[in-house]
Parts: sequence; structure tokens; C-alpha cells
Amino acid sequence: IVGGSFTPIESHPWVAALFHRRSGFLCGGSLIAPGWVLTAAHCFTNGEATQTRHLSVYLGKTALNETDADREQSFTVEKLIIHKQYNDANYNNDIALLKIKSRNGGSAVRSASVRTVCLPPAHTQLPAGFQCSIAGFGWERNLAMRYSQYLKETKVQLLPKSDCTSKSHYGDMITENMICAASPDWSTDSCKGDSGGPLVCEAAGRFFLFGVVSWGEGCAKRNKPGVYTQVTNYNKWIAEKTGLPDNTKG
Ligand code: 4AZ
Repeated sequence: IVGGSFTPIESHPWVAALFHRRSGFLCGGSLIAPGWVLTAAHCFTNGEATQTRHLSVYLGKTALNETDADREQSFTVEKLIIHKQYNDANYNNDIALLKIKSRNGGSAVRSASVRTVCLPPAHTQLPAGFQCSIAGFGWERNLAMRYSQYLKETKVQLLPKSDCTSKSHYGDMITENMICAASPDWSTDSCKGDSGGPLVCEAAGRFFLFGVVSWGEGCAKRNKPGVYTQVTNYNKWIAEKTGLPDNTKG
């Protein structure tokens, strides 16, 4: 996260940190059910990251390279489900699911530092300008070359699609499965390493996962908003793949 502020995991308790045995920190994610983490498909395009035995998932983590046994829960990956129509050329359908299990075979246990985030009702749209938050361990500036040691958060606003698809922004690189968000002064944004993590919007007193951090041209650059996978297009896919009830039809 460029700009924004450091935050304890208790303020974003659905944030997951995904690690690869060899390469270390890989991506963010969001806990959508006690046994399921939603993340980005592009986290797994480096072929070896698709070997689930090399992956681990941490919940309740505020510091990337420190263990806080009282607040953390760790998991292996039982199943990695990458969207079949994920397109590595334009990041369309940049969404994936991880089925997680703890050392003793269990799921995530709810606590102050670990809890699920709601999926928004299918095809609901929030108005342009709506303020949402993003959180992650990604770079704190362009070309930082290192991840943030501590979890950060920031506020961004949903952009009108017509702005995001305008020539000055991203033109036809934006598909119907993408939403754009930025700060009005372009000072704060998601960045490398925030991928897979949550764009969460509060509505009717609840927190809903509206986006998955996907891509952008650089970070916090003028006219180059962060691009997020539009989660409301995938309620059916998520229900199918997880077997969870689709409670999101409104
Ligand atoms: C990346 O490289 C990346 N500003 C993620 C998010 C954004 C840009 C790049 C959005 O993973």
C-alpha cells in the first residue's frame, strides 16, 4: 500500500497472507468462509506456485516476518482453484480460491484477529465515488523492491467505469469483470504484493468484499487507478466451487 497507514490485523481480520515455501511472501487474500480464502489467479502464474504443497496461508498476521502465536493461525492448502477463464494477457477473471486446513485438519477459528468478510449480493453495484478500503503488505512506494513489514490500509474511491475506460486511463484494457478505485489526489493506492487482497466497502453497517487487488500501471500514479476483480460477478462461481450456500442473491 502506497500512502495510508499501518493498521493492526484486528481492523481487517479477514486479511490472509499467502507464502510460498521457497520464494516467501506471495500475495494477499480474504477469508470468505472458515475453510476458504479468495485471492487472485495471477498469484499462481509462476508455474511452481501451483504446487499446493509449497503454499501456506496465515490469518491474524500484522507483521510479515514475525510470528505472533497468540493472534495467528496457519494453514496448508488442500485445494487451489484458479478460474478456468483467467487470461494472463489482460488479467480478465483474475480470481482464485484456496481451500485451507490447519495442522490438525480444522478450519479458521473466529477471534479478534481472524474473521470472515461478507460477499456482496450478486450484481449489486455501489455508486461511483463510494469510499472503500484496501489492506495489504505490498510495496509502500513504486519500485520499493521490498514488501511492507507491517500491514497497511488506505481508503480509495470507486471510479466511474467511463473514467477508467477513457483514453487517459486504461481504455479497452478494462473488462466487465474489473472495477477501478483510486484516491482523488492519486496519492494512495495498492501496489505490488497487495495482489489477491481485499477491497472492502461498508454498507448497511457490514463489510463486503467488492474487489480483489489485481493490477495497475505502477502505483499511485495520476490517471492510473488500481484495478480490482469485480467479486459480484463471481457469486455463482464461488458457490459452485466451494459448495457454500449462495446467500448473496439479495
Ligand atoms: C502488482 O504488481 C500490482 N496499483 C498490484 C496492484 C497495483 C499495481 C501493481 C495497483 O502486483
